[in-house]
Amino acid sequence: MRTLGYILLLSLTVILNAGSADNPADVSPTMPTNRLPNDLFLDIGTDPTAHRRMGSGWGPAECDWIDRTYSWITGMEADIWLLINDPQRDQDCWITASPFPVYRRQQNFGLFANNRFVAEWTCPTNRAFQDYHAIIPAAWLVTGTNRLTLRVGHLGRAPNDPRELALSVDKILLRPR
Ligand SMILES: [Ca+2]
Repeated sequence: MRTLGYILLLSLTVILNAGSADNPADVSPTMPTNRLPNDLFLDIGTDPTAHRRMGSGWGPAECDWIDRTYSWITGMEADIWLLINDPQRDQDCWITASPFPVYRRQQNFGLFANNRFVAEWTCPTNRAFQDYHAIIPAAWLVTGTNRLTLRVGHLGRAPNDPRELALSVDKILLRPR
């Protein structure tokens, strides 16, 4: 009986270890601070090359009182065009963003790669920046330029600002797995 218990425990350990390799939970939802050679990193609002990769749906570069730089998504969706170095591999993707707070309405947004759904998130009710993580499947990627799209749930109107605002995006990082 004791041997059977040991075998069951061993089998369970093997199954759990086998399943953990591709488990998204193994990757921290917090954006890494280090940079690797194959990373694609956009510091939106600071890096001029980031703005060359941003398509429709974005406002201009802005900076807040603690020197955080970002751009607002000012439409229901915003595009980023990326030449991904290794499209044969899945990509970890981190997005640092903050919603425009609208009373009693939580913002949500989705990430699409070449028009295919990747992930969606619900934002906090306040203006807090936080990191959002997803895995972009290699099957969604192509050799050459890829289109990432952020689609938001709603827009809000800020006082003294003629624009409608959805989400301010500070940084985006793609890292092949
Ligand atoms: Ca930034």
